[in-house]
Formats: sequence, C-alpha cells, structure tokens
Amino acid sequence: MRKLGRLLAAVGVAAFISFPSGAQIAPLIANVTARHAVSLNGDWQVIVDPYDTGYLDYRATPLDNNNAFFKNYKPKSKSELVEYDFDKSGQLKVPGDWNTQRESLLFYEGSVWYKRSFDYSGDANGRVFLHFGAANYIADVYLNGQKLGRHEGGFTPFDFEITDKVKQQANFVVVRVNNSRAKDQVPTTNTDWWNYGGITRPVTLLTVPKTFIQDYLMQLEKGSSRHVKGWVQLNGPQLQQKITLKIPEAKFSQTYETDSNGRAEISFDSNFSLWSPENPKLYEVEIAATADRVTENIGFRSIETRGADILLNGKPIFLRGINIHEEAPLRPGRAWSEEDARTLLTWAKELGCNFVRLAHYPHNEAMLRMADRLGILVWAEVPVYWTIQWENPETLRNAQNQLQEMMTRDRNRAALIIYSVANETPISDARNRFIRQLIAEAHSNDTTRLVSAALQSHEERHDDRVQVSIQDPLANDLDVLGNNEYIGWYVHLPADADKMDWSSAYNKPLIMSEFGGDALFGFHGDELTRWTEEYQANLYEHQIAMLKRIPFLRGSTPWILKDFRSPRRTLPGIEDYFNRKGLMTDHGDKKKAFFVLQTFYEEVQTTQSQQSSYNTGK
Ligand code: GCB
Repeated sequence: MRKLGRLLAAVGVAAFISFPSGAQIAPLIANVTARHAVSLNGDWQVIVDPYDTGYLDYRATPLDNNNAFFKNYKPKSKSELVEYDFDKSGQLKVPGDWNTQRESLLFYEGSVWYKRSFDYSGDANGRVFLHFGAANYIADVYLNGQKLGRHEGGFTPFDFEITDKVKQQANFVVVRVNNSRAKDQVPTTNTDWWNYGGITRPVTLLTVPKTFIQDYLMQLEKGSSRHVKGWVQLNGPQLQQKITLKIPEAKFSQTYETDSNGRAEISFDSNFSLWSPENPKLYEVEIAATADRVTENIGFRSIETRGADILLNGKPIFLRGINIHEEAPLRPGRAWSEEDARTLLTWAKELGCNFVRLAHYPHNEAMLRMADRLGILVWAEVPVYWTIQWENPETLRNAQNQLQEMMTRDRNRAALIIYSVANETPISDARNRFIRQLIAEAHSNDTTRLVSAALQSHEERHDDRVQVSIQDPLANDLDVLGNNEYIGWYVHLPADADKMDWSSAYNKPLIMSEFGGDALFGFHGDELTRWTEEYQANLYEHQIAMLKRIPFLRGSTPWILKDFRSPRRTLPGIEDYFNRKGLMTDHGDKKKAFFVLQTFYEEVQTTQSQQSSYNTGK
C-alpha cells in the first residue's frame, strides 16, 4: 500500500512540477460584477492542516490518492481507513480571513483546506468560470477531485474555466489556501501588516457566451478632455466580428470591428462632463458583441504631469491624501465589502481627503468602485515591499503577474490615477533592473495613468540645517515621486522637521507618501512623551509646517487612517500587536492628530480653489 502510495506520489510530483504556477488560470474577465454570476460565498467546510497532511505524504511528495484532501473521499466500508472528513470539520465564512474567525487561528500561518458543494443549472451554450476575488497567499484549486490550477499572490483575482468539468449536480470545489511566508514571494517574509490567510474575497461562478467580451479599456488620452482611446478584447471561437460601443447619455454610438485576435482599437471624441473629486460623474458605457453585452459605469478624466505639477483634467491639483490598509472598519479582519469601502472612504472624506493611497497591495474591487462613486482619487500598489529577491526571475514574474492582475481588474476606474510599483526598496543594480521592468510594464499597458513608487530620502547636515533630497536612480523613470520619511518618529524628534530643507534634482511632483508616529488613543501626556496623542499631534504640526516649505510637493498621504494589526508590534499595553500610527482607532475614535491634518487639508482646499498649487502660488 505504501509502495503504491509512493508510486502515485511520484507521478503526482511530475505532474505538479510540469505545471508552473498559474499555468491553467484563464485570462481574467473584466467587470465580473456585471456578469451573470452565482455566488459561492457563505459557509465553507474547512480542515486546518498545519503539516499539509492532506497535500504531502510522509516523504513530502504531493498526494494523489484518497488521502489527498481534494478528493473529498468517504470510506466505502467500515474497515477502510480515511483520516479526514470535511463534512464533520468546522466551517469558516467566505469571504473572510481565518485569523479573526477563530481565536486559535489568529497567528496561524500554514494551510487550510476549504470545501463547498454546489449544483449548476447554467446556460448549456455558454461557458462557465470559477472566479476568486483573492486568496492569500497560494491557492491550489480542485473541482470534483481534479486539479484546476494554482494561483500565487494574495491580493488579486483569478479564474478557471470549468465549462467542460462542471456537472449539473453535486459538484465540489476544494481549495488549499496556504499563507506561509517565504523569501522568494511578493511580499517576502518581512512586512508590517497582518498575514491574514484564507479566501478573503468573494467566490463566484460566472456564465458567459461562447465568444464573450473579456476585457476592455476606455479612457481619455493624456492631455485631452474629449478624445477617448481604448480597446476591446474578445475571447472565444468567433474572434472577428462587429462590436458596438454606446454611451447613451453622451449620445455616442459607434461600431468597430475586431481583428483575427479578437481585438478592436477604440478611438472617438465626445463632450463629457469630466470626472473629478468635485464631480464624480460616471457614464453608463455599453459594449455589445454578436452574442454578448456588458455595461459598466465609467468616468472620463485625464491625468498627467507638467514639471512638478499633477494635472487632473488639465488643472493642477494637490492630492490631500491618507494611507489605508485593507482592514475592516469597526470589526476585526480584512475588509472586502461595499459597506467596508463606504465606511473607510467616508472617514477619509471627513478628514478632508480627495486622495487615498491603498497600501501596500491591491485592495478589494469594492474599494475602487466606491472611490469612483465618492470622488476619491486612488494610488494603487503591488506588494513589492522592502527587501525582496531582486535577482530571482520567478520573483519578478510573480510581481509582474500581480501588477497585470491589478491593472486588468481596475483599469476602467477613473479614480485610479497612480500605479505604485514599490515601497521602500533598497537601492542596488538588481533592484533597479527589477523595478524598471515593472515601471515599463505599467507604462506600456496603460498610458492613461501615472507611475510612482514610495522611495526614501537622503539627509545631509549643514551646520544646524539639514538638506533633504531624493537620490534614487529610479526617480528618473517615475512620473511622480513618492517619499516615505519618519522624521520625529524613527529619526529625530518632531521639532527637527523645522530644520529640514528639501530640494530635488528632478522636475517632477513629489507626494509625501508616508510620515507619522504612534499614539494610543486616550493616552495623554506632554508632546515629548512617546505614544501619547499629544506627541503624535505635535509631530503632525511640525510635519505640516515642513511640507508647506517643499516647493515641488503636490500631495501627501500620512501613515495612516486607522490603527492596524501587525505581528511586529509587541509592546504590551501600548501596541499589543497593533501599529498605532492611525489617526483613528480601529473602532473609529479620532485621535488629536486627526484634527491637525483635517485643519491643514481645509486650508489647502481653500487655497487651491484660488491658485493652482499649494506652495508656489503659481
Ligand atoms: C513604513 C512602511 C509601512 C510601515 C510604517 C511604520 O515605512 O512603509 O508599511 O507600517 O513604515 O509604521 O513603520
């Protein structure tokens, strides 16, 4: 028996190795929310499997016999040995992280197997896709005992075509989700956020026609308020056909023809009421092919830079921003719902923001759609964070894939103006090469947005003044410079910000993408006592005074809207595994610094309505 097991396992290994991760993943379908979908959200049966017993045999080779949990095997006789049973194991909610659903899983890193049964009564002439909003970090997906494929990366969507595999009744999908950290991953082993595991975003069955509209991009060309450029991509056997694009409210309708690859280039002029934070106008756009039709609400706006200015619809704008992690407001765990998005972005609006940095990985789709509706500009980021394996081609491929998946999902969101390809990465040739590939990819795939990265500045002391500048070769490649600095927290004291003089060798806009310090809500003292609200508020006062003196500053996203969980933050009574740099608690209580920033943003808003940029008064 063991011998047979080993033989099967060896075959399993060969099959496993010959499939590079993601090999069977279908091309992503844009705008899944508009598709005929059956939700698979809800209670899933789960087995917590810290030793991967359901995945590997005792020689650590992948299992393919009935002991493999994806078989969901039941004993056929009273004597048969089967050591797992999904139906008698517990349940977890999908979407949802496992850490905050069971106390014993708070710090858990490893595998959890999810299983759910479903019937399917879809269109016999259509195609069926199993779609995951996200699963952190590796997801091995099986349907009816057969492997569909693997997805790597915890924050982006993926789908598998199951047209030929799905039955009308008694299907079962099993997913092994593993959130173990590893050096070659993106992000790598070290971060400052909670490693929430699980199927963290919705799961749906999508039904589409045989040839369907898979993807498209529709946006104003940089610098134009009327000219839309874009494309539509079909998928299926009838790639060459006529498609019609309509925007009824703009009285626009035009027919295009897709080529033999299923692609049509779109180009037209129209008079739009342009999307902006003050006017988050969305138009219903309809794309129709012979057998498919999809509609989506899209805003039209242009974003570009001119010297140190960021121009939204041709006018300079100062980005009054804040950082946000994807943690739920008012309850623990990952955020994923429309309600979560509304609450977080409403808090940002209350702070006076017209901009958010969704740190440090792609947030859920609801967040981007809500930003479109509420009129909040967005910086979206991939988790190329701190020190990852710059020399590893697999790590680069992984980062590129995550960037692609993020762009595919979000590229029709008017709110999204900046793609960020990295955060606080140490300068080296290998790192520069790695990140340059991401920048080039973002630029070539999407010419309607700006590319940035959160860099780090360099200080030089001159008597009692300090010269601060960015000296990073990547600055040449980016459209907008992001900079993280912790003057007054990790370095210097808050008042030292008064001595800092910023200069730039680049004629480009700067966004101060992070600054801040920790405060425990309700803890009071003088302004030099760490962890007090007074220390944090004073830090913000000095930071803001410094920001006002940076001539090329065009935005700021202080760190961070609300406190968030982090395993690095162990100080008892203060941190208790929370990063306390929030301007609010995780329950929405506002700390003193919230009001300091709010006042600054009110001032910026008033000033900006009279002049084009905050600092220069141009
Ligand atoms: C940073 C990181 C951010 C951390 C923050 C901190 O520079 O970009 O992820 O959470 O500092 O609080 O130290």
